Amino acid sequence: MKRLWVFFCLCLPGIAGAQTDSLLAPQITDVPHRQVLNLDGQWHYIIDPYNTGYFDYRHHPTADGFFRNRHVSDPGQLIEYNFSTSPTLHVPGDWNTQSPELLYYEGTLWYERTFQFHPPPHKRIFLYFGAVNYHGVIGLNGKIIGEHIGGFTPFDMEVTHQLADGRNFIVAMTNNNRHKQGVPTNNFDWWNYGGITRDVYLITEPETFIEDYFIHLSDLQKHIISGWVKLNGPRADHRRVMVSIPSLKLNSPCMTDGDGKAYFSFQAPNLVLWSPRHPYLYPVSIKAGSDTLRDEVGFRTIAVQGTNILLNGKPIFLKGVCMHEEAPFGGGRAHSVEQDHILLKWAKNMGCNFVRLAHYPYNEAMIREAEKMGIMVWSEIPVYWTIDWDNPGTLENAKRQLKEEITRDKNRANIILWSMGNENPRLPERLVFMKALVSEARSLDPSRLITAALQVSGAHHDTTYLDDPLGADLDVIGGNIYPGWYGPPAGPTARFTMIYNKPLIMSEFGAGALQGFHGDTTTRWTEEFQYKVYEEDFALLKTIPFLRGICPWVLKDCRSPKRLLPFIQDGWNRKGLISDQGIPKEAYYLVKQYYSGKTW
Ligand code: GCB
Repeated sequence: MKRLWVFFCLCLPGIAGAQTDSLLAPQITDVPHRQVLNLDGQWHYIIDPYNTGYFDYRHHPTADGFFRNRHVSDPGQLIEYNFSTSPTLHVPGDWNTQSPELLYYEGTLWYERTFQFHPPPHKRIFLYFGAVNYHGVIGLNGKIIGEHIGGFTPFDMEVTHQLADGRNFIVAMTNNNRHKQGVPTNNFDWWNYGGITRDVYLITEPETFIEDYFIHLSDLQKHIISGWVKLNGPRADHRRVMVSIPSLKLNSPCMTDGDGKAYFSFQAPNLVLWSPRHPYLYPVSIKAGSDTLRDEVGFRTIAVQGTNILLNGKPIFLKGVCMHEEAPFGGGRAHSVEQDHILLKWAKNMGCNFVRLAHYPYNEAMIREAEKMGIMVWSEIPVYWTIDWDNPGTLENAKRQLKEEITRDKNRANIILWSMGNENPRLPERLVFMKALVSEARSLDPSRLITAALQVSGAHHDTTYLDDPLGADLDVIGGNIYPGWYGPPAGPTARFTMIYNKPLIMSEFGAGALQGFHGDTTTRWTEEFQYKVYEEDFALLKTIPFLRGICPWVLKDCRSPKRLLPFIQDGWNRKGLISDQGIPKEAYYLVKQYYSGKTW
C-alpha cells in the first residue's frame, strides 16, 4: 500500500509538494560522532526524464520498478535498463557539474550502488542521507524503505531487518523538478543542483541508543547548563543517563521518563564562554546503558535588548556576508569540509564574524567548521520569494524542513538566528503562513533569535521605509535593499527608517561586477561601478542608529540560470565580492577596510 502511495506521489505533481516521513525513522543527530560505514563514492546512475523506472516492459505502472535492480538471467530476457553497465556519479555531489549533459537537467535520475555488510548481532542499523535534492525515494535490496521531500535536510531509515549478510544494494530515485507548491517554489535565484548532494552512511547503534540531545547555557548569570537526552529502543524508559563535561569534572545523572526522555540541569562555575574571539568548545559525553555519544559543544547566550543584540550579555555588531553553499572554484554544490573551510576563510579574511547562510540549510560540516572558526551563523529555510501560501501541504513541508534543520543543528553555539524566509511579498495569507513558522521555531528552540529577510516597502523622498507587518513577530529585523542597483543610488541625503524598535541587520545589499572588467563608475558591471555602490551603501548604513549587523550580497559569484546576459553573466549572479574563480574584486577590499575599522 505504502509503495503504491509513493508511486502516485511521484506522478502527481499536486502531491509532490507535500512532505511525508511516514516511512522514515526519527531523525538521528550528531551523526559525525557515530559509528558509520561511509557509502560515499561512485554510484551508477540512469537519467530518466519520463519516469520509465516506474513502469515495466509492458508500460504498466509498477511500484518497485528500477528499485528491483534486475539483471538478465538468460539472453532472451527483456530488461531495458542495467545499472551495472551505466555510468557513475560521485556521491556526495550534484549531478549538474559532473556531466555536461546534466548541467541544466531537471527531472528524475536513479542512483545505484552495492556494498558489503555483515550486520553485527544485537545492533540496529540506520541508512542516513545528508540531503537529496529535492525528492528522494530510497530502496534497499529491492524494497522501498523511505521517502523524503526537501533538498537540504537529512533523513534516515531503520534497515536492521532489511539488510542481507554480505552483498546489499541501494537504489535511490531522485527528482529535482520544481513545483509551485514546493519549498522553495519553482522560481529562485540559484542553481537547482540535483541528486544526492551530501554524505550517505550506514549508522550502527546498540538496541537502545541515544537518538538526540539538547545541551545549552540556559542561565548566563548562574552558569546553568540544561537540556535533555532522548533514548530510542526497548530499554529507553526509566533509564539512567549521565551527561558529563570531563574537563570541568562535571557529571550530571538523570533518568528518562516514560517517553525515553531525560531532562538535566546543572551549574558549571568557571565556564569559558564561546565567542567569535574565543570559539571555545568543550568535549561533552552522554552515556546511557551501552551507548556513549560525544560532541564538542560551545556555551553562550544570545538575546535582544531594545535595539541591541547581546552575545553573552554584551552588545555585538555582526560583520557578515551572505553566502551560497557553492564550491569555491567554479561552482557546484559544496560538499566537503575543505570547500567549506575555503569559503569561510574568505569571509573571515574579509573581517567577518558572521555569515548569512542563505537561502536553505547548509551541510553540517559547514556549520561545525564555522563554529570552530568563531563565525556566527544565520541559518535559513527555503521559504523564498512567493510560495503557495494557501496550501496546507506547503506549510507542512516548510515546517518539516524547519524542524529537520533545528533538530540537526540545535547544539551549535555559533547559530544565533533562525531565519523564516527571504523577501516574501506582503500578502495577508503570507503573514498567516509566516506567523505559523515563527511559532513553530519558537516552540522547537526557545533559546535562539528569530529573523527573516524582509523587503522594504519603498522610499519617500530620500527615506527608505521598512514596515512589513511580519517584523512584529521577529526578534531581529532583516532588511534587503539594493540602492544603486535595482533602484536609484543612495545619495548623501539618503536615510533608512523602520517602524520597529528592534535590532536591524541589513541582510542584503550590493551590486554586480564581472571580475577583471574595468571602466568608470557609471559603467554597469565594472568593478568600479560595484565599488561605488558599496561606498554609497556604507555611507547610508552609517546613518542608521539601530543597525546591528550587515551582510552584503554575496561572498562569491554564484550560479543562477536566471542570469542570462552574454559575456557578463552567462549563468552567474555576478554580485560576488569574489569571482567564481576565487579572485577578489575591488569591492572585497572596501568591505574588508570597513570591517577592520568598524567598532560600531
Ligand atoms: C535578492 C535575493 C537573492 C538574489 C539577489 C540578487 O534579493 O534574496 O537571492 O540573488 O537579490 O542578486 O538579485
